[in-house]
Amino acid sequence: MTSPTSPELESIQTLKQIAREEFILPGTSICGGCGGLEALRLAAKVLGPQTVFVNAAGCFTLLATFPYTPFKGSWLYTTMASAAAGAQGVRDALDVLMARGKLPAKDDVEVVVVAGDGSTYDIGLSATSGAIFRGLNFWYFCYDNESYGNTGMQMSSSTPYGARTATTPVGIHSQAGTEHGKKDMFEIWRAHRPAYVATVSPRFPIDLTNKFLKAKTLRGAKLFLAHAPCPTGWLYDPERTADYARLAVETGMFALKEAVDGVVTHTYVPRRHRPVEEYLQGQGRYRHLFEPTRNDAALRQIQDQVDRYWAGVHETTGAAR
Ligand SMILES: Cc1ncc(C[n+]2csc(CCOP(=O)(O)OP(=O)(O)O)c2C)c(N)n1
Ligand code: SF4
Ligand SMILES: [Mg+2]
Repeated sequence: MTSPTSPELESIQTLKQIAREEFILPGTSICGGCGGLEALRLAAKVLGPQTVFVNAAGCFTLLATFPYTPFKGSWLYTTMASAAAGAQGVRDALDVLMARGKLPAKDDVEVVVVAGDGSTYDIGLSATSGAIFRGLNFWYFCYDNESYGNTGMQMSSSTPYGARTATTPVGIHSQAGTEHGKKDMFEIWRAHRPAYVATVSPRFPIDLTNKFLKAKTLRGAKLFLAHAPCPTGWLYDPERTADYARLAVETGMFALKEAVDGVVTHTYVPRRHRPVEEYLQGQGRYRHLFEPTRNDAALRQIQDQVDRYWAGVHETTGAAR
C-alpha cells in the first residue's frame, strides 16, 4: 500500500518525512536531469495516487505514451490552450457524480493541471484566468523551463532577459538574445485572488512539500510555479541541474514565496544573495554574455533587476539587509 507524504502533518522539517513511495515512476522519455520532472515528482508525493493530471501539450506529454504511463493516478492530454478548461470539465463531472451518489466521496480525486510556461504564460492564460475567476477547486502546476522546450526552445513570455533561444538569437539585431523581461506570472495569478499561489524549486524539497501540504487544506485554485532547470534547452551538463536550481534561489533570481488570500510571504531569504553571474555562467543560453567579449551592460541589467526586486521586498517587510 502506498501513501503520500505525511497526510496527517501540517508541515515537515526533515527530508526523511517526505514519502519514500514514488507516484510518478522512472523510465520515461523525459530528458535525464529534468528539473521540472523532479519538482513534479516531489509534488506527487503530497498529492498521492488519487489524482488526475490534466496535461497541456509540451515536454511532459511524453511522460505517458500509450500504452505506458508512469503515473499511479490518472492522466489526460489537452491542447496547450485548454488545460484549465479540461480541469473544469473533470472537476464538474466528479462533482456531479458525487452529488448523484454515483461516486463515494472517498473515491474523489485531486484535479491537477500540469503545463509548461508556454501554456501558462501565453497560450492557456485565458482559460486559466477564467477557471480561477469561477473559483474552480483545482491545482495548477507550471514547470517553468523558460521556453517552448518541446518544439526546440523558442522564446516564451517567461524567457528571461539575456537568454538566447531559437527565436531570439544573438546577432546584429541583439547582443543580449532575449530583450524582453520575464512576465510576472505570480503577480498575474495573485491579482485573481486565488486560494493559494506559490513558487517552488526542486532543490528545496522541504519548502516545496510544505507548500503542497498547506495547499491541500485549501479549497479553490492552488497555483504553483516550479523553477525547472532544463539541461537540454539551457545547454548545461544534466548533472548540474541541482546546482542551477540552488543558485537561482541563492542569487535571488528565483524568489521562493507564497500568497495566501493575496498576502505574500517569502519562504526563504538567503542572508546574502550571491552575484547573479554565478547562476548565469556555465549555461550555454547565456554564454554570449561572457564570450567572446563580456557584455557588462547586459550583466549589470540582470543584476540590477534582481537587486531592485529584493530592495522592494526588504522595504515592504522591514527586514534587515
Ligand atoms: C496552439 C499550439 N501552438 C503550438 C503547438 C506546438 N507545441 C507543442 S508543445 C509546444 C511547446 C510548449 O511549450 P511549454 O508550454 O513551455 O512546454 P515545454 O515544451 O517547454 O515543456 C508547442 C509550441 C501546439 N501544440 N499548440
Ligand atoms: S527539454 Fe528540458 S523541460 Fe523538456 S524534458 Fe528535457 S530537460 Fe525537461
Ligand atoms: Mg517551457
